[in-house]
Amino acid sequence: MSAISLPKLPAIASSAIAMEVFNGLTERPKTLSPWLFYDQAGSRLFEAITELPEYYVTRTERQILAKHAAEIIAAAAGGCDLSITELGAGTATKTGLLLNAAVAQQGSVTYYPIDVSETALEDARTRLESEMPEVTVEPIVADYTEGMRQNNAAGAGRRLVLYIGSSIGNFSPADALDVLRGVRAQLSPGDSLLLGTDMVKDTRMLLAAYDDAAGVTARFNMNMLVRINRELDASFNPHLFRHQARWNEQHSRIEMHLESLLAQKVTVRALDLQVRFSLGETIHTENSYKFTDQRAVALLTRAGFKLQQQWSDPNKWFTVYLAAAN
Ligand code: AVJ
Repeated sequence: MSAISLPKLPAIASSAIAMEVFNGLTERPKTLSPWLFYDQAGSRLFEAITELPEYYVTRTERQILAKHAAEIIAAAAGGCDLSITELGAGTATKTGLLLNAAVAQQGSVTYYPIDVSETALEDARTRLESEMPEVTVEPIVADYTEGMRQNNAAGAGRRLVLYIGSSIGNFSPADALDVLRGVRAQLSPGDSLLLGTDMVKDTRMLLAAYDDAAGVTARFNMNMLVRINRELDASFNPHLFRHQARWNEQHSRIEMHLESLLAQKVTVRALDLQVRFSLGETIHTENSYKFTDQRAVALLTRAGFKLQQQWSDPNKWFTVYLAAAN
């Protein structure tokens, strides 16, 4: 061992949030990853977003699932008994519709929600098991890849994997393909995937959904700075940043940014880091990709799935795809 003593950073400096913030804020352009949104306050703000008049996403998908749940479950089961696995289940509010349909069809069902948040999974388990005694909830606390591996090992019979809520929209096309290929690798022929994607639509409507009049999405975005202040002892003044939603036509995505309202310096004490912002410089905090039918089907096909059936709302704002593992 060398006797040279290095300047010591707190243990927090090697945590996931520390690495994300260090890498993102020393990069150009500056970025922070969307998983940082979801601390306790951020998860509550997201729940509030899903009820905003401008945020059509959640309620449109729920309408589709409410209308077609029985058909979806019947097509996925193909006469067999089905278990249901969900990626990034969170509090699993829309899933009840599908679980209900499965119970109606086969009497009982086992539900494997996969999420990194143990508390979200416990909430989901408590709520679902009290509302629907015919549902057995087997939570898997893990990321998607590890969670699918554990689900596979559990020998869950014929499986329907839910990847709904347009969560796939946070990934670049290349990363989305990797994610779906990873899911496919853990499935057997006969298993299927239910994928929910938000579709390209009128730009003003998209922008309003990510920049609502009540300012909830702005607070959701800004909460990232509040979280970094608290967890990494940083000096962000949220009043010196502005929420921004942009439509990036070339990449077919909504982008969320935090724009610096002046030239300023911010310190992140736990990382011993000073960050300079110029006037108008932004931190890019989220991509939300919007799909065409052609792109969604191409993604599923390239990931090793065969499209079985699809359902949309009358306006074609949102689509739910059922695809079988080849
Ligand atoms: C949870 C990724 C589906 O992209 O619409 C909502 C997150 N961000 N408003 C989305 C979000 C701002 C949401 N997803």
